[in-house]
Amino acid sequence: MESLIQLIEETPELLLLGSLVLPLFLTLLIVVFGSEAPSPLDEEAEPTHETSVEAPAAEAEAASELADVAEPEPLPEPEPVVAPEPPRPRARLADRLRRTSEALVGQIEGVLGGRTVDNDLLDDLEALLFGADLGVGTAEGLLQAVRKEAAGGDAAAVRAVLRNAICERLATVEGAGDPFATRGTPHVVLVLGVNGSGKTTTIGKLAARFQESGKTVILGAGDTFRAAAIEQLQVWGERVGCEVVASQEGGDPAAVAFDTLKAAKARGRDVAIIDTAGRLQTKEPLMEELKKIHRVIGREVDGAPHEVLLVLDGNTGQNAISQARVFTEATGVTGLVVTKLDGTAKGGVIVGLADELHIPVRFIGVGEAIEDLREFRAQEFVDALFDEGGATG
Ligand SMILES: Nc1nc2c(ncn2[C@@H]2O[C@H](COP(=O)(O)OP(=O)(O)OP(=O)(O)O)[C@@H](O)[C@H]2O)c(=O)[nH]1
Ligand SMILES: [Mg+2]
Repeated sequence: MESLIQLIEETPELLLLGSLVLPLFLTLLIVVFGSEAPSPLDEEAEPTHETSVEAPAAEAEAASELADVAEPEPLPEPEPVVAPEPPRPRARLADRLRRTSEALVGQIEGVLGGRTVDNDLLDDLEALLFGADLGVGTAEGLLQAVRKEAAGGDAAAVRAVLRNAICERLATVEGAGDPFATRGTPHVVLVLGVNGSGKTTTIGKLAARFQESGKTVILGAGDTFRAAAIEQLQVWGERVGCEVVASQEGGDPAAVAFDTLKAAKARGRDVAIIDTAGRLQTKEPLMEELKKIHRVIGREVDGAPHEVLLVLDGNTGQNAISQARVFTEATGVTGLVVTKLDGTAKGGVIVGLADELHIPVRFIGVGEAIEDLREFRAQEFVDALFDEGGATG
C-alpha cells in the first residue's frame, strides 16, 4: 500500500488517468448489469399481471391454513321460503254472533235468577226480547210459547223453549238446495239494498264463492252514481279474478246490466252478478229505476234475474223489515242477505224477518272477508246463538 502511495506521488499522471478510467468502468458495469438492479421507481410501479394473480393465490393459501385452525364460519341462515298464505280458518259462528247472543240469551239467567216463570217474570223477559230487536209480533209470539210451555219452569226451561221457537221460525226461511247452483245461461243475480248495507262487499264474496265452486263469473257495475263505487267493484273483480263490465260515472245502470249480460253470453260466463246503487226504499224514482233494470235483464236472458238478493244491514234492526217490504213489492226479492251480524246486538231481527216476511235468507255476513259470507242454516245459527256444546262453523 505504501509503495502504491509512493508511486502516485512520483507519477501524478497515473491519478489523472485513474480518475478518467474509473467512471468509464463504472458506466460499463451499469450498462451491463443495470437493468437487473432494483430501482426505487420500481416499487411504485403498477402491479403487473403476474403479481395480481400471485397475490390471491398467496392469500388463498394463507386462508386455507387459517381454516385448518380456526372455527368454521357458521353457514348463513337460509332465506325463509315464502309459503302461500294458508286459507284462514273460519271463525266460529258463535264468536261472530256473540253480541246478539248475549242480548238474546245471555241475559236469561240474569233475568230469571232463582225465579220461576210467572207474569212478573214474563214482563222482564219481554223487555229482554225487545232489546234483541226481534220485533213486537215475534217477541209476543215467543213469550206466548214460554207462557204455555215453560210455566213454573226455570231458566233452563225458558232457554229450551226459546231455542225451539226461534229455530222453528228460522227453519221456514232456510233456502232450499245449493245456493251456488245455476238456473240460467248465464245465471243472473241482481243485488239491491239501501246505502251502505253491504251490497258490493257481498257481491265480491259471492263471486269468489261461485268461482270456488267451479263457475265462471262476470260482474256488472250497475252502481253508476259514484266513480268510487265502480272502482270498488273493479277491485273485487281483480281480487277474485273475474271480469267487471262498467260504464262511466253517471251512466245508465240498465245499460250496464244489458252490456254485462251481452258480455256474459258472448264469453260463455256461467254467472252474472249485477251491483246497483244504494237507494232508500222511500225514493220512488229510484225504485222505478230498479224496475227498469229488472225488465231489461228479463228481456235479455230467459227467466232472469234468477235471483234478486236484497242486502240488509243487521245493525238497522227493525228498519230492515220495512226495507224488505218495500223492495219486495218493487222488484220481487227472492232472497235476503243479512250482513254485519258480527258487529251488532240486533241480530235478532233475522227472526223477525223470518216471522213476518217469509223470504228465504240465503246468506249472512259475519265480517268483511270472503269466508265471512255464510250460507244461512237455521239449526247452525240457533246453535251459535245459544252456543251450547261448543257449536262450530
Ligand atoms: N263487519 C262487517 N262489515 C261488513 C259486512 N258486509 C259489509 N261490510 C262493510 O260495510 C261497508 C259497506 O259495504 P259496501 O259493500 O260498500 O256497501 P254497499 O251496500 O255496496 O254501499 P253503497 O254502494 O254505498 O250503497 C264496508 O266497509 C264493508 O266492508 C259484514 O258482514 N260485516
Ligand atoms: Mg256498493
